Amino acid sequence: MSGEVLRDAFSARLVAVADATEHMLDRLLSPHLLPGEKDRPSRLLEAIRYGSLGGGKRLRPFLLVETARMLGAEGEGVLRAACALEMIHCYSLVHDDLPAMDNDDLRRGRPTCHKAFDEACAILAGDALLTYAFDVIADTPTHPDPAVRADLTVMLARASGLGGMVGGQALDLEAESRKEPHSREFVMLMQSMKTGALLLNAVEAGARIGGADAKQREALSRYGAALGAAFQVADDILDAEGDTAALGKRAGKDADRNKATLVAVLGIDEARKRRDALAREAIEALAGFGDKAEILAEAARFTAMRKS
Ligand code: GRG
Repeated sequence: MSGEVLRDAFSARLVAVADATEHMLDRLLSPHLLPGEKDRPSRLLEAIRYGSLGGGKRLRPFLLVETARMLGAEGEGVLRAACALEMIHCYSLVHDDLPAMDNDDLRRGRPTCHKAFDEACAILAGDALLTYAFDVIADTPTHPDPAVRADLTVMLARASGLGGMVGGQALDLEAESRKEPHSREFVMLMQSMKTGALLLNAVEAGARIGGADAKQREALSRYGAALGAAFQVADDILDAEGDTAALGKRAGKDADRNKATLVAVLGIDEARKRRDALAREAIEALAGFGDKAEILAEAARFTAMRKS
């Protein structure tokens, strides 16, 4: 496909997956009770829906769905796995915005969950999204093979928890209070955990569902890791030079707080070069998939060049 046709095809897929994700999340987060549930308290459910519906690029669901699709797997089960991952992402945003963490008022162009509701409600909304994600990923309709469901569940737990996103968030918070400059290695490790782990999980879960062989899995993991790193450098650059209205969250806060970012460590020009090199690395990792990987390759370009 030529550049422009490919960009259009990618945008159409991104919108289609975002719509499908929204519908599936809406269904999963209805007042309808599942076996074993006694009640879905209405204000909590409202806060959960506020924190997860009606916004976001849905990049993680997109990467999971498109990786699986490239390998020939499609359908409702794939979408459930994508929604489980998006629930973890949404919970992390709700908790990250809390006063004890990043203390933000604006997310996805709207008041943050604790501003629209209250702090206790936002904490519980995040908790419930986190636990519900594991309900969704582990439950039968997600995949007919229990071994695949068990793998997906463990992979999601590892990407989200102590040695993944939550651990990365802890490193990030510790770094804020440190006086000495952060090393490049520290920033890269922290970012690969805090934001990289979920993006990598999206690709690796898609590969597991799609039945990728060992060589394909290795290539897709290289793609996911490079894309995840490119995403975070792009985020650092957007924060340094972006505007709050386009981002839908406050820009310029990293420098205000001595945050451990690659812009702080490398300077903006080197950070841009690194972002572009990572996007190229992600695309090169897809070489073995030929034309079938064009949409994923475009996703790497989009991730690096995004404006919000
Ligand atoms: C609180 C446990 C816990 C973890 C928080 C991911 C994270 C860890 C915090 C988010 C803070 C942040 C703004 C990080 C920068 C990268 C990032 C995750 C941006 C938001 O992701 P997008 O751009 O958001 O995919 P949308 O709104 O499109 O879903």
